[in-house]
Amino acid sequence: MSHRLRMRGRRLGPWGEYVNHAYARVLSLPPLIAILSPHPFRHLIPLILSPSPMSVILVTGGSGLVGQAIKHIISTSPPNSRFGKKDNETWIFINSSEGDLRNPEDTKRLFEKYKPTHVIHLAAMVGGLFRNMKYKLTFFRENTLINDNVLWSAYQNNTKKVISCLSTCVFPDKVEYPLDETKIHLGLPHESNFGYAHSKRMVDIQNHAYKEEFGCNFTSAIPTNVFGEYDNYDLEDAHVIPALIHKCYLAKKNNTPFIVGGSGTPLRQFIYSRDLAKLFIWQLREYEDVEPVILSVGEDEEVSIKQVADAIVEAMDFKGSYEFDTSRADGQFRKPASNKKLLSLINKPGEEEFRFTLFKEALQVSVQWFLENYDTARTGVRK
Ligand code: NAP
Ligand code: GFB
Repeated sequence: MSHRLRMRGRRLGPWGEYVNHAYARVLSLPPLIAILSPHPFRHLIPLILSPSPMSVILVTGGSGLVGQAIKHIISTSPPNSRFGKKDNETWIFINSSEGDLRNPEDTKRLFEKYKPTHVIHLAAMVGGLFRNMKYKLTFFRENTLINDNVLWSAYQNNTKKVISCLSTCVFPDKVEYPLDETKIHLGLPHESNFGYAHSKRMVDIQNHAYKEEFGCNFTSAIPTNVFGEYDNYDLEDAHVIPALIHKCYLAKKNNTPFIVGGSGTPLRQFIYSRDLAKLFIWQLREYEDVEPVILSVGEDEEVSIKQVADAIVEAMDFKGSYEFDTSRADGQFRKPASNKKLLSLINKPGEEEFRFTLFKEALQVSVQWFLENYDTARTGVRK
């Protein structure tokens, strides 16, 4: 719509041109007017003058490790900044108490209730190596049900965009390294977690099928192993970092040996949950492609399980004896993922730069959070 003044259809001559130009300038200057406008209505001016449609962003799995990290970043970053909440956004974080996503009726009801325009789909049955090895069918069935219900409800609700969350364990175990986004379906995943891995791979298949048949904008992220505040510290079900933080804490408290499972030689890449949170927000706002993207630190940041245990011993200031229980499984030896695609997209001139938090720094704050929140954390210990 051209902003031109007319007096009953007659053009206003040279002065008219000047008035038109000034009028257009005023319309394109919401911030200036916002600053001059009386508080508290100031923030409404931009919405009124150039209203971008309201976005309702639903985060499933909002109470978990990654969900809590997104909540933290969105609520603590400057409003309207690259990783902060935008004025036209409403963020909703749900967990299983609001509805069981394995149940199609519950899922449909949640989508009808919140009518999300965008979804970050994190909800899943999740666990470390030992839990995966024990419940392969349950991991496959529960995650397949959850993912199918969420994508189908998103389609029925005309949701504009869904980002689902896979994991680097979806990649084939025997393939040329490094792993990249083109290699997901090039062979079987590692046997220790094939139930979970296949259920997650199916999401990539579903995304492409929804796009081809209905034109849906459903995509996915492939994070590497994640750690941080609000993790699951259950001694048997947890991933390695929260499990070893909990075990080291108990060893120090009870003056018993700190036992690390396996040989300590496997290699892993670890991303801090609050860094991952920023990358999900970036993918939501700035990534438009059905193809998945790996969200991870670089391949050169692989660390051995022994190095992880050493770093936890240091962060916990543990002085007792520390040994390896080689009767426990090592699982996949390594799954080195390339983050080249991410790095080629994330940092653009003029945009707030994204940087990864140093591993030891992130581990220190994660240990501190665990010590300060032991009584309320998910430790699996009856309190
Ligand atoms: P998490 O801490 O275990 O949290 C899982 C979340 O999913 C919780 O909010 C849980 O709600 C919800 N949920 C589970 N089953 C549900 C159901 N049937 N209906 C509704 N909600 C349900 O998991 P996370 O570590 O944050 O993982 C988030 C995503 O990242 C998952 O898709 C996972 O596969 C993926 N991922 C994780 C890692 C990792 O190292 N942690 C690595 C790669 C990918 P309640 O609190 O109510 O149970
Ligand atoms: O984090 P984690 O359970 O998952 O284990 P994966 C990583 C490594 O830590 C293995 C060793 O080599 C374990 O032997 N480890 C040592 C321990 N002590 C412990 C301990 O007390 N607990 C645990 N859990 N590990 C998972 C997949 O594989 O990665 C999941 O099974 C998911 O599906 C997750 O993808 C991200 O990296 O081996």
